[in-house]
Amino acid sequence: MDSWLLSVWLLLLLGASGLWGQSPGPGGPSEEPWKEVPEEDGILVLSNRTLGLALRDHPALLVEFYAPWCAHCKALAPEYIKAAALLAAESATARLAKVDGPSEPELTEEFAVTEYPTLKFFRDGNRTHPEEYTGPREAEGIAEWLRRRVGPSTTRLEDEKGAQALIDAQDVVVIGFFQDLQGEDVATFLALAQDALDMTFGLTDQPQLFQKFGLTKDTVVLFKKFDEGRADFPVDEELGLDQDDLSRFLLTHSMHLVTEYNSQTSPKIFGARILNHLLLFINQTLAPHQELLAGFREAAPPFRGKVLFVVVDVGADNSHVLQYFGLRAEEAPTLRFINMETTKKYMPADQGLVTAASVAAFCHSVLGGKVKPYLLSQEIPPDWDQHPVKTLVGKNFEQVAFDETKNVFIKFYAPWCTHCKEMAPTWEALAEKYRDHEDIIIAKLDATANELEAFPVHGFPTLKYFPAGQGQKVIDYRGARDLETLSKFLDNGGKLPEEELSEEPLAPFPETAANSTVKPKEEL
Ligand SMILES: *[C@@H]1O[C@H](CO)[C@@H](O)[C@H](O)[C@H]1NC(C)=O
Ligand SMILES: *[C@@H]1O[C@H](CO)[C@@H](O)[C@H](O)[C@H]1NC(C)=O
Ligand SMILES: *[C@@H]1O[C@H](CO)[C@@H](O)[C@H](O)[C@H]1NC(C)=O
Ligand SMILES: CC(=O)N[C@H]1CO[C@H](CO)[C@@H](O)[C@@H]1O
Repeated sequence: MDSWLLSVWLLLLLGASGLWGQSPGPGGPSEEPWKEVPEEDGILVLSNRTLGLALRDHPALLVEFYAPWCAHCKALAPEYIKAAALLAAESATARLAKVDGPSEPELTEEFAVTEYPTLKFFRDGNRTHPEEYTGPREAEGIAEWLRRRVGPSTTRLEDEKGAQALIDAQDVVVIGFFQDLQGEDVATFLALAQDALDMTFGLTDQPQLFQKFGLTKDTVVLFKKFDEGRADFPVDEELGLDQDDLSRFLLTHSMHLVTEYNSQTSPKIFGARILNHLLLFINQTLAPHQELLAGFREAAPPFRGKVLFVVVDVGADNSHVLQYFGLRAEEAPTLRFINMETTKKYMPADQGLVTAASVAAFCHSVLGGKVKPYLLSQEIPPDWDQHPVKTLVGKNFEQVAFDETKNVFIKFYAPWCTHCKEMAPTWEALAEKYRDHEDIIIAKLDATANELEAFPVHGFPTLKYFPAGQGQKVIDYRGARDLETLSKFLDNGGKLPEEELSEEPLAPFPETAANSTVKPKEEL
């Protein structure tokens, strides 16, 4: 038998008969409590004294280091118990255990635990080289991560019937065809299969299966019940199988050519590692809109892996996506293109036209650098200059900020940013105070809805001073955000005396989108 299978079987055998079953010795465990590891809800409760015992008895042991005060640990606890129950119900070899970190300083030191929860997987009682747990934190995910370590992560396929049964069982099935199952490429393949929990894996070295699927060389094939039906990843004969390349290939090809955006698909969309996204905004309740999907889909295949095609229903709960692109629902049907790295957004010249040809042409023009990105701007409010604090948007920004007769002090803010809200009354008071100064304008601009090519804003609030006069440089305000200091800055012509300057640039605390619960910028 092949050695990797042998070791898997060995694990199963060890677990099944269980050294545990033999260990109590005369009198049983009750008379020798020091030999027994206490349990709570099916989880072994370990201490410095009992870890060694647990490692001896359980060839596959996942240990959670937790702290009683840790909120993430509390959230994990019910899932952890459920995972233990799932595994117990299958009589799986793997066991779950926990260690109260703060009460077991020897153990946290031994395993270099610096945060809670930390999970480590111990195999074959090896205390010195546990594997870091990198899997999901819900019950089924934890159980599956362990199943793929104690059981085979892939199904060994011997004949056509077995292969077909596996392919038929799931929407996406990945089969590795390798002539030599001892090679390094197979080890790479198996390592990937251990962690790609949402895919099903098979493996074969059978010549009749190579033949049946039209293969002559080592190849990983992704079978799917949609779109192209199959995608091949030939193993590079010289360089071998690269786990990262294969992982990217599987991610790309396991996705539908066209993905509908919703809360379930968005992690896949943003996790797909495809830099360009093309979005079709439609109102799904309208038949003429739905008919556009055919052309959109038809255009997608040549862009697989380069551009991700996404449909956004303007009728569903997607207002944050519309907002991010500066769109109103009435503008559907329409296309937008975004590069995730630069976050530059593009729109086609003829927005209503969505055919296979127009979609392909639009993608080619953007990828070829022939389309200029667009910047978001709100409409100029009719009363933008009627209040002490003037309201700027993309469309009136240059006219106001670059007015050579005025000193213009602008607060760039985000509607969700708490520090912006906190300083709003001060900004109002400042505007009120300088209301009669003809040459001073105090203004604000919502930087989440208005983009400025020359002044990309990343933290909120950001305060910038545009001095009057020709060819003046824009000054970043770095002082305290109280009326007194702000006034001093204005009276001084855009300067603060040395002692008023904050040590930290941009202090105190500009917030970024990552800091907010509203994160369209991060997502899209
Ligand atoms: C912790 O366990 C180690 C190894 O079993 C042992 O050497 C050490 O004395 C124990 N420490 C305490 C405080 O029990
Ligand atoms: C534990 O695993 C490491 C790495 O695989 C190995 O080098 C070491 O010898 C193992 N220790 C024991 C006690 O098996
Ligand atoms: C979608 O179309 C329906 C039918 O015309 C309309 O009632 C609805 O308001 C539209 N949804 C949006 C968000 O515009
Ligand atoms: C939710 C969150 O992380 N808020 C943080 C935003 O940033 C400020 C300043 O750094 C923190 O104080 C908040 O806790």
